[in-house]
Amino acid sequence: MKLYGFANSRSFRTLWLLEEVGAQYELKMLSPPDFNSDWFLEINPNGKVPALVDGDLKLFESAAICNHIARKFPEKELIPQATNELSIYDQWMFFVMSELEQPLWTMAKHKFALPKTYRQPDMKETALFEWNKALKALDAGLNTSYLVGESFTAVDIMAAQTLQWAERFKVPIESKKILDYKDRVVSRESFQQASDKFA
Ligand SMILES: N[C@@H](CCC(=O)N[C@@H](CS)C(=O)NCC(=O)O)C(=O)O
Repeated sequence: MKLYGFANSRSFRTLWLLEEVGAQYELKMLSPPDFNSDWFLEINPNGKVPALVDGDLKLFESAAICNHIARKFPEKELIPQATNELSIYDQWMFFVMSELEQPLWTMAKHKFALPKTYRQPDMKETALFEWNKALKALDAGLNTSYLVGESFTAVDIMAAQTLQWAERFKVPIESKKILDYKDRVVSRESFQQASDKFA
């Protein structure tokens, strides 16, 4: 497998999971001109990281890549097999991507990611309101050690990396339960191994 990434980006999630499963992989860090190059657009027509090539398969979207890796290593039990547990896993995966991450991404886009003419600094207040709503839901729904009961799964990597992103951007997380959860997930050896690769 070959993972295409960039420092301080969503590609860290997928790298973290590759370390967690002990996969053989190659990491290709892009430089800014690569994103819109013909060769990379062939891999990800959206011109973003992460992207993964696994044999003939070209894959983009961090959640899809994490699910692919988790399914590829069934012995690691990082994606549930039983229907109800898998549905809970899906629920949190969609929540991370559409509810938890989006307000952070809105803040980031209007602070630095969008071209200057498209930035609306006032969006920050709205995004913070939405962030706090999402955190409240996470706090209420998190009543076990991990998002799918007592078993660590790939969705915990997605959630913890998003929470870390918030900390890095100094976006508040007041819930001790959520902070303890994030610390529990981040304390895995695979997190440090992935961080060392990205350094
Ligand atoms: N929903 C996508 C988002 C990917 C994304 O926005 N990646 C950013 C880095 S975190 C990127 O490559 N941005 C480059 C660009 O927008 O030109 C995912 O989760 O993989």
